[in-house]
Amino acid sequence: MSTHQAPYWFQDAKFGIFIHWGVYSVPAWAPVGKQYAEWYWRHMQDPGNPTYTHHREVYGEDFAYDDFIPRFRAERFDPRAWVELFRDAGAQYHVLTSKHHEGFALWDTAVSDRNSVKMGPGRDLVKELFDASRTYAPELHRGLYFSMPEWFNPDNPWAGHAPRNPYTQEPVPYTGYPAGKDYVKDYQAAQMLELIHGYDPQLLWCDIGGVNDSHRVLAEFFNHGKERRRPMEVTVNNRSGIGPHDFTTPEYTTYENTVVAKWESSRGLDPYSYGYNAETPDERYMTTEEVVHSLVDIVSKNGNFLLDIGPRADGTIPEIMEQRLRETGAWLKVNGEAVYGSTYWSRMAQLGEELRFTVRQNRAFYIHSLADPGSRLTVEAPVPIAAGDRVTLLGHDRPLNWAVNKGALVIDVPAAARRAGKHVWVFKVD
Ligand code: FUL
Repeated sequence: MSTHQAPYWFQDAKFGIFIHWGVYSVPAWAPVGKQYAEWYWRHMQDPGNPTYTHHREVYGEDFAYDDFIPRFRAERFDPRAWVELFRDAGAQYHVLTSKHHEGFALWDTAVSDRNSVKMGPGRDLVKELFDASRTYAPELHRGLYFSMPEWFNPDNPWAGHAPRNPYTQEPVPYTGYPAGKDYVKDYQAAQMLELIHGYDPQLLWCDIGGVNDSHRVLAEFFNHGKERRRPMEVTVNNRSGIGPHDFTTPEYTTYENTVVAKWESSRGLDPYSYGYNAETPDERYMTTEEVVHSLVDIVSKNGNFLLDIGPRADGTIPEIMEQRLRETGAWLKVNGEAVYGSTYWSRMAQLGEELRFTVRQNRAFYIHSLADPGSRLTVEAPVPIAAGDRVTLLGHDRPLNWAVNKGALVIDVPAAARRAGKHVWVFKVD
């Protein structure tokens, strides 16, 4: 277990789409830019939290969180459109919340009725997404997020108590869940194994840790990957509750410098939420330029970028999110060779000039300019370049004039080349 490493496909993938979708997508509410909307249930329990007041005003004191379940209908969910969008965005993998802290499973789990087949949508959302992905975007890798604990599970409440009405403190049902189980053995591990054997994820994105049987479950995950007719290398993050992991997961942040052990940074397009927050105005979402800058910055330090979207309860993806994904895909179409399959260089950045570097071993060296390069780009870092090498700007075919002057590489950037670039200008040395 402890010698397992992130597989090559994951090292090379660089860009994935995270999807937070569940019962919390119904209220879709949080103070904008301050709290995660997928934490609605937890926040509504706390009298000091704006969600507590919001819930009372909009739904009333007798409306339990689980009363949102019938309103989670996924009636416009089009899995084919989703996976085609992810592919067009240039993503190489997707990671769907199979079950978040609210404990509502998006697949046909046998160990509880608290799932999207028995209630709400009446559909196996994990299966539909995975089937569409295999059929319409087979080049994508498929992953699942899984919350190890559940806030209000009566057999092991992470919040310290089974569900209660936050205004009266009266107990309320934990819909569909038959209490009296061994939480880890009969439920958590059982569900993880259902996902592993029934859906064949290539990546498991466990969350929170805590009590677990992860040594056994993950060993089975790794072995299952190898024993398939077409063996596949699988990978797991660092939140399963045990030491061994393939990659670390900074959240709404990135590492400042190159980290050689594999890592993946995630965040929402939303200023501070993974789940859909209907309150967030369009202008608060990340711009495409910010997405591309983040991607390049992360990749130059050996990370992957797992960019999150929050679909609506009906299964539609908000237009602003779709637009950001499509524009990122347009940039990657031109510049992807400097991203996918690249590795970090000994110097991740030349700050000040806002330059980042990536390498494709024995093939090419890339200089990413996060700012408009102007008519002349000066690179002080000791770029590996020799007489006879060619310098081009991706998206503009003609070779550019260059010279090394007192150890600095100076590239002439004619106006036409400059205009060919956008968000991040990528210079290739080969
Ligand atoms: C966190 C969760 O609590 C957030 O809601 C989100 O799922 C994030 C990716 O992980 O730990």
